[in-house]
Amino acid sequence: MENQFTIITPQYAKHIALIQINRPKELNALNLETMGEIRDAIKMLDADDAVRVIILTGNEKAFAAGADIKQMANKTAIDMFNIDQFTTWDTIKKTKKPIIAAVSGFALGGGCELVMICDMVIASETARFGQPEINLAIMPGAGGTQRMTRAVGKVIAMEMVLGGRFLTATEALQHGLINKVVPVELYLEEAVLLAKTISTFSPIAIRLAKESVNQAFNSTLDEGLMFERKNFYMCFASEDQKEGMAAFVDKRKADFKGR
Ligand code: DAK
Repeated sequence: MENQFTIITPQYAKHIALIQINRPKELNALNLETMGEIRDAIKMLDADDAVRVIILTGNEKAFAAGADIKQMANKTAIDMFNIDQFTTWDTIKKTKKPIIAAVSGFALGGGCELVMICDMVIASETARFGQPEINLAIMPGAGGTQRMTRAVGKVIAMEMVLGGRFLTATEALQHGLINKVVPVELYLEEAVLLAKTISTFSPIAIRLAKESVNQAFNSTLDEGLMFERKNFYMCFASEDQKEGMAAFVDKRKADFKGR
């Protein structure tokens, strides 16, 4: 399926869907329409039982160079308030299925924030991560000060947000922002490999586990442990749990149905 600014392939590989941001001339700058398309695509794929993992990518030169500056330039605070883009970002954040970002080139500003909403990140060695909003006399508005700080720690986050420093892919890996760096010709392939692994597991256990990891950012340790415990019990309500344990005992490969 091809929209104006995104390309959506629900059957990219078995159980794997691909969303490609597609504004190459603007380095995939995220205008309102693009963000709307990404949101709608993710919502659609999240509701599709055939899809177990979503990959979000751009092109070799840019994952996304940020929100569209030209579209934002003349907006007032009340325009921004009325547009209420946060609903779109919150919808993406609520996705139940795992999302893997496959990043090459620039992931800046809103592009970097979009990467950080994803659950895992595979990057090409040319990837560059940054929150350069300070150059425009604004600051990150879609999680850049919060998620970046949690990922890389205070001093590096400060340097990125206040000093406009970009992280190379290797630095991003060292600081815990991403999972893996690979040569540029392999970043999508590597993301697909990771997606394939995840797609063989029980979609129910995957969903409960994703929810539980995310809970770590929103609660005290004791609250998080209690949340985890309930989700752990919940796994035992699934046919997949019976299948997974029976397959182990029978020394065969499990076939998970997501029930
Ligand atoms: N917006 C619009 N156009 C952009 C763009 C952007 N963010 N980034 C690049 N482009 C366009 C350029 O204007 C240029 O277009 P033409 O001049 O050819 O028409 C084309 O893409 C190629 O860019 P360059 O010629 O500049 O390419 P270079 O390789 O020389 O430089 C660069 C690449 C990435 C270093 C440079 O383009 C650059 O600095 N871009 C801006 C990066 C940036 O500042 N990003 C942060 C933007 S602010 C919100 C959520 C999120 C946000 C806001 C609100 N809500 C929920 C409310 C996020 C804000 C941001 O991201």
